[in-house]
Amino acid sequence: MPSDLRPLGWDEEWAAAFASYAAAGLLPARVGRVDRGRLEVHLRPSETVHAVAHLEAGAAVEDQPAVGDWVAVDPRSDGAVVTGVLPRRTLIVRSSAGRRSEGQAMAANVDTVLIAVPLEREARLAQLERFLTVGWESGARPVVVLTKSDVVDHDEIDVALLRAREAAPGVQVLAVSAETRTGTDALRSAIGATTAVVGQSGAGKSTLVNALAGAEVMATQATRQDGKGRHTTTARELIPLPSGGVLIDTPGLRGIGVHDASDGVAQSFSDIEALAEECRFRDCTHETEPGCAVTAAIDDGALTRRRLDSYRKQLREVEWAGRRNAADARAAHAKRWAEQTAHGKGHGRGVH
Ligand SMILES: Nc1nc2c(ncn2[C@@H]2O[C@H](COP(=O)(O)OP(=O)(O)OP(=O)(O)O)[C@@H](O)[C@H]2O)c(=O)[nH]1
Ligand SMILES: [Mg+2]
Ligand SMILES: [Zn+2]
Repeated sequence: MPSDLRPLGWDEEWAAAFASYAAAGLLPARVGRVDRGRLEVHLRPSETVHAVAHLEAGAAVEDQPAVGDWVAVDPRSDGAVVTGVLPRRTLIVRSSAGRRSEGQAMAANVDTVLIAVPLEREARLAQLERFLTVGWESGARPVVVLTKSDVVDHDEIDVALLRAREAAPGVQVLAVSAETRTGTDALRSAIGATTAVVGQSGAGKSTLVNALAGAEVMATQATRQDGKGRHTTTARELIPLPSGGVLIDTPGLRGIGVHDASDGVAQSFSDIEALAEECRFRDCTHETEPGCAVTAAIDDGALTRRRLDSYRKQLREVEWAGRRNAADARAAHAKRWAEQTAHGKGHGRGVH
């Protein structure tokens, strides 16, 4: 086993999954950077090489190598050629904002996903709940990090922690200052072997990465006057930590879709789903039905209406995407059928 890959997260299980590639003379590598299709891979921790992907025809967008993927590299050609991607343990997928509900792989094989929320601005809880859904859906463990705790006072931190915990039941929520290093030890013990940082632009993701790495590995930039970020980080990038393990920094996102994340929604809103089990009617819509445990929880303050609305909105988005996918599949089927029919005619089956 190439032992120098261990600090990057390589283990016996990866080696077993790689066996057939190894037998074919290929080398394992971890994707370190993806920038609009341009790939850099780590054949060893401290060094990346440029690579091009030659995958089987018909590979879906989600099958393309993402940061964090373990790939098979052909060392014999000039420059590295990625010929295979090992099955992923987890995958953070971002639904694209476009008309088609195609997912975009943001990072693969992530154990812990840090959702960075800046304390300098009032948190948008519905957006945090979207990041949590995408985090849960990925299979990684989400952790909420309230950043820049040095810019607000203790009372404000306490209020923000309460609000974030309301939006993130069952999730660890930490307040951290990368500036004063308050909370960074707690954060260090919360992260996994592969940890990705996601959030809006200017949330302090790259500053957090630098604090954890103990070096200025990522560029950072002051936010604008209105508190918005400047989209400083433009590519997804994997940073090996001196103590072992890796971080993945990602570009800031304006928003995030939850289109294909029905399991994620269920995990994100496990509190509401558990309450719904107690409703008198199986098909309770939690509107005006008698014996509704969800509205009862709102009445006694255990659940906010805001959170129920957020849950409904995410459910609608997932449902809508499901219908659109089905429609897309029908259209593709009809097109193939039409093409085949035209093809048949072209070969003169005598139907002119
Ligand atoms: N006071 C204070 N400022 C911070 C802290 N963390 C980050 N900042 C500042 O917030 C601004 C944005 O930080 P970045 O790390 O570039 O933010 P980002 O999330 O990586 O932004 P994008 O790359 O655009 O997505 C910079 O001016 C940082 O210095 C902190 O703990 N305290
Ligand atoms: Mg950044
Ligand atoms: Zn109900």
